[in-house]
Amino acid sequence: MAITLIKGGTVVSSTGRSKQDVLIDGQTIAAVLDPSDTSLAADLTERADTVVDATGKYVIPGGIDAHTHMEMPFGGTFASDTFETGTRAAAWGGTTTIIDFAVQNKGGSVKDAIEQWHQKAAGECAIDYAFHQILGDINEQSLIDLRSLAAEGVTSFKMFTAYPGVFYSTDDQIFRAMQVAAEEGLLPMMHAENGPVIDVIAEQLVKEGKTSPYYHGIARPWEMEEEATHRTIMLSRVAHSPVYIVHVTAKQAMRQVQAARADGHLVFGESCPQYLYQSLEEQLGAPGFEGAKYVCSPPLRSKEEGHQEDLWMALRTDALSVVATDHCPFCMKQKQMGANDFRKIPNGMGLVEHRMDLMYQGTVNGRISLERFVDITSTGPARIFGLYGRKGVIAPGADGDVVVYDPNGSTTIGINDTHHMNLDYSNFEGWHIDGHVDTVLSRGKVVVDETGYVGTKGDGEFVACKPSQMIG
Ligand code: DUC
Ligand code: ZN
Ligand code: ZN
Repeated sequence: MAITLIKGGTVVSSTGRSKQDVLIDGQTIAAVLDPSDTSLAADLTERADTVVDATGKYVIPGGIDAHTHMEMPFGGTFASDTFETGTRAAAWGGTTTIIDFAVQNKGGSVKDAIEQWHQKAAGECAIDYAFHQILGDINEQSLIDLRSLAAEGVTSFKMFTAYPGVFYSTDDQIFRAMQVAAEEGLLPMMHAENGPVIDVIAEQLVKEGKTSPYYHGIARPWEMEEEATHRTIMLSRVAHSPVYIVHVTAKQAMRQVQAARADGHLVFGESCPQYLYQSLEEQLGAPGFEGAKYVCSPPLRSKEEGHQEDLWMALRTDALSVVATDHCPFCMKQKQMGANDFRKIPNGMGLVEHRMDLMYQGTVNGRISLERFVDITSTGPARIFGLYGRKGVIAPGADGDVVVYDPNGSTTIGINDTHHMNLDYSNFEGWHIDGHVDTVLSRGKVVVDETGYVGTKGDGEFVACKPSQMIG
């Protein structure tokens, strides 16, 4: 087995930081060592097959992006990143595990969805991957199938109060699925927006000739996110189930999560970098059809209303626990499907590659500590989705998923097509980061170094999730 030594760096965990060397034996972390024992360090340096010099750099657990949609069928087309291109881009950006959503469509079965997702991902991935289940059709059979989900290594599932006619579920369907979750120790995830009301507003706007991408945001007011967040938290309380609210964008929705947590209910909230940095006015309201690049749901929120400030504070105080991406990219040609009607623009943005950099920038900007950065990008999602121990931590026995991050480096996103996602524009074109992903190891193998991507398609394997380590 090859021995890798990462030496000279500062290991950062969710609870602290210190100068330590990391010894990886094959695919697994064997030891985390005090570098002041110079004779041991010299001996290991001599014996190691690969030595990564991390002097002056941070050594952090590989990122876990708990919300991606590779090749997702959506809006009459497919998300443009395959498992191959999307996971390679993720590796470039310091993410070493994704949790993607296996989609059960109307009329489809849960079992088939998982099978299909295995077929799409197997042998294609640059990094490890796990699955959540999307329940797009909650019926007697899917409720039965939920009960065998955990045996497949899938312990969380997403439901929607948005997208009527597509993924939408009624309150009673959601409630019944949450009851099953409570019995089986599964974690329900909610896309919380009031879809039926949004559809009415959207139709009225289009009738008034308001068809540009900006109106996608106007059609989906924060009130409809707050309402659905509150409603689904209440459903989960009555069902005695925890709940994880995906992509929280509005400060009012965040406060629903915060209040429920303060009240002793097991609720988790996730946000995404776009909601922390971008806005309705600046990106969605960009001139011409440019705003289509930023059409995602829930939408970017008004800067003036102060959502960004409050979301950052919520991440700092653990009112929100995770930053994922909702990576669901569509090329410009696909976005053009909605050139005359924002309702037909496929929803989604591409940023699986940039999440770690964008969140690291939060430490530079004084928004979050380095430890919190590690928590919300890696350790937190690992614990919530039952991967902790193997993922999300640098400790003996954990997978050798490690990122060497250079705080003295710099990164300019997207310029001259330098990103690696299968996307013909960048959602963060030209944004500057005061740091750089230097080296990425996936299960002990260096997959990104100073020369670029050096991994191989198929390096990544399916990882079974255990029941959430936050439920108990
Ligand atoms: N939101 C998006 O923007 N894209 C994929 C699905 C979703 O909920
Ligand atoms: Zn969603
Ligand atoms: Zn999503």
